[in-house]
Amino acid sequence: MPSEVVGVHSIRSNFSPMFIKPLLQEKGVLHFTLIDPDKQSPQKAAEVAARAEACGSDGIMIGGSTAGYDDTNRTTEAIKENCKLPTILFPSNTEGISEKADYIFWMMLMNSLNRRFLVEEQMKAAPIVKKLGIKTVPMGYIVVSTSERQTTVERVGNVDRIMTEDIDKLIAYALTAQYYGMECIYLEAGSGADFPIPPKMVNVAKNNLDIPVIVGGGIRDPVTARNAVSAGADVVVTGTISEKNLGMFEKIVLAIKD
Ligand code: 1GP
Repeated sequence: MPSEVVGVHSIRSNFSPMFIKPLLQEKGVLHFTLIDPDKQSPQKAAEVAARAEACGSDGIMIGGSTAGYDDTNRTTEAIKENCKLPTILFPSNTEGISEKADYIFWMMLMNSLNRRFLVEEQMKAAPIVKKLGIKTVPMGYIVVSTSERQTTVERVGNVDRIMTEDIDKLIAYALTAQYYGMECIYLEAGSGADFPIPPKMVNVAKNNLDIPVIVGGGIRDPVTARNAVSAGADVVVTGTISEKNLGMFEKIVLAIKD
């Protein structure tokens, strides 16, 4: 984190009007590109962000489970120089906070069994975010176990597992997030998951909630992305595919925007 951050006296206001809903009203279904600062150089990240903007993606999420402050900050700066899309931090701890970003997903890992991901990391981050004036986007983050192989976020997040048949459990967590006043929920299968969130889960979540539903994890082709949208996803997130196959990434964005 930036070393000069002490106390909670704000240098700029970070009062946050709604972010997701107005963007949805303006542009329809959204696509966000997730960039992990630990997976490529800042220059390469900036190139991906520029491609994302050119093909119609709507925002750049920046974060990863191992990214440190310096990489996050340099990557965010390079992205801002190359691309006009809003940047939204998606941090796993305070190391993932950069003063260069426009927004931060203010996340609670709803189904974590570890107090650390429910409130402790947030308590460490709150004075920093206040000081830096980054706008917060409150989000209920729900990890679903879609695959036999545990994903990193499942393991590190120490989750109360939600299997794909646990629809009532998913909805109970999602409604809890909504009643806490979260601006959106994120149904997460985990980066690189073998299978994405099943469309049925997306559909039931959408039908039971009044807040936007973000869906991500394991989306690697246009058909899977389109299925999420047909099921009711308001925002689709892809990460790994833009590191591996930019042509496929562009097809996914076009399919979402179709
Ligand atoms: C991870 O949902 C995102 O938080 C993106 O997942 O890397 O599998 O696209 P992928």
